[in-house]
Amino acid sequence: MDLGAVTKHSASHAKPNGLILQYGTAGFRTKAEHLDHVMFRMGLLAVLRSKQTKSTIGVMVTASHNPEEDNGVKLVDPLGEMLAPSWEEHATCLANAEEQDMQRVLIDISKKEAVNLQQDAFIVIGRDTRSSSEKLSQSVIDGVTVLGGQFHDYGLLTTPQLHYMVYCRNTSGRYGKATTEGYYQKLSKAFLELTKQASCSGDEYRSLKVDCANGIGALKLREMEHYFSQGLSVQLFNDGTKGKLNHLCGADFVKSHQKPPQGMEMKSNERCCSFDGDADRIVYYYHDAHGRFHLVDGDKIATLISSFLKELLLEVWWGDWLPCETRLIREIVPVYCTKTGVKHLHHKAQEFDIGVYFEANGHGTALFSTTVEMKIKQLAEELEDKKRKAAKMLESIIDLFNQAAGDAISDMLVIEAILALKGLTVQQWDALYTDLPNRQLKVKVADRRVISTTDAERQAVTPPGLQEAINDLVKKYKLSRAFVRPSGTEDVVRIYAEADSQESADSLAHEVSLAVFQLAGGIGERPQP
Ligand code: G16
Repeated sequence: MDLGAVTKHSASHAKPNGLILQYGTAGFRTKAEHLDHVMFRMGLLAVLRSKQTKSTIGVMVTASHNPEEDNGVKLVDPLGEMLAPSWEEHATCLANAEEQDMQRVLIDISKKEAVNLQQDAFIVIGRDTRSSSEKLSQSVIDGVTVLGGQFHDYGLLTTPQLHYMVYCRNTSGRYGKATTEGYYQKLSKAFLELTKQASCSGDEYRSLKVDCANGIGALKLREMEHYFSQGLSVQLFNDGTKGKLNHLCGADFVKSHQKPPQGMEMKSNERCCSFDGDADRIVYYYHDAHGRFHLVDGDKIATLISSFLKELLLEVWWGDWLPCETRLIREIVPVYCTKTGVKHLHHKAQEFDIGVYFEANGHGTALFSTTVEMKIKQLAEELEDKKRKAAKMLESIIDLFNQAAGDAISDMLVIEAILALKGLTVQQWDALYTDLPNRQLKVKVADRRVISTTDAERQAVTPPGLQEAINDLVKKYKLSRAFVRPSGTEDVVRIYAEADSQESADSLAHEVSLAVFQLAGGIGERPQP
């Protein structure tokens, strides 16, 4: 490791005085102008991680749903998953090191993680469409090259596409070809295989309106659409030609404001969806005949997907070879909660033969163990008639999911295929169950770390008195619940409340936000009803 070169180059990527950042829910995120040093240093760290794992590591430059002025970076581990927690700590340590301590921190990490410095390193880099992203990804490249790492810069990619590339490269192409072309072909082939089985193939199932949040999703969907257009035609809105990234549009806006994005022309009962800024989340929605807006969020996506998988599994049911937890699918699909962050959900889902995970905000996917994949392939050859058809459909749907990360494009194609196969309208899908009215709010506090939580972020442990205050407020409303937690991507505290009516949910959310403001050091204007 040429530490002299690191010191020399590091000086041209200087850390702003006094700036402390943390590797959060999805990497580092803050105002783009504060991130040059972090990018350089994550280039260095990616090289160490690559040497240690003897694998390709990914670096994605994006701040996803955050405003255009922000940016961020996250590292992608060998199987396309989020960075391991111990390395998140190294990332925070390295990002916050003073210039004179950089060499020591790099040596410490290398020793702790037994990194063989003679090992080759290979890094792949992707970026979103933010105006700051190109320059920042160049700083990542500087970090990679200064430590002697090789790299491939994919340029503009959705976040899940970069996860996919990493996964492909580290499985010697078994998962797919590590090119955008390879990604388009793999997903489109699986989608067309699936949908050719659909008896409902009227126009209603063949077209979809997509709000692309003025982000990378628009570019990539445009590139891809001709691969699957035989089965689905997409009409793109907020495609980045005029509007601002994530501004009054995109999945995060639609989910948190529970209203349609600006710029989308919605007719009643028409199926529409929104991606977020880096296309790793998706939510669906429609206007009913009375002009009322209905959101079909990640929870309903998870329900649609798991019930469809359950039906297919029951069709091809093959006896006792599956571990008992999967056998439970006969009766019920077991449900687990984790802390916010797909990294937590992904790891939980990996514990099962088939794991479907989604956050309510539309971030999620389904994972299949190698044993399940192999068994299904075998059954698709051996079985006959209806059973064979179901096994073939499972085979295709496994290929259609991005098993490295939640992916708006892949999820959209999965959902569209299921709706067409089952002949479900968006209203029928929405009617699978009824959500309680709910409201999400954000509160600004001086230091959001004063709030700590337990029980998958459903109980506040600190500051003292906050959970008691929430409990008292919840008692005032029927069928109510409320949770608070610090955001891992924005400098805010998030409030969630639900109750038997929208008025009650709104009022509970407001009262809880006042409690947070008072007890957790709110700043700025007091929350208004
Ligand atoms: C990231 C994470 C998600 C998380 C979201 C919001 O998504 O990957 O798991 O739900 O941030 O986190 P928080 O509510 O803590 O700010 P994205 O799409 O922004 O990368």
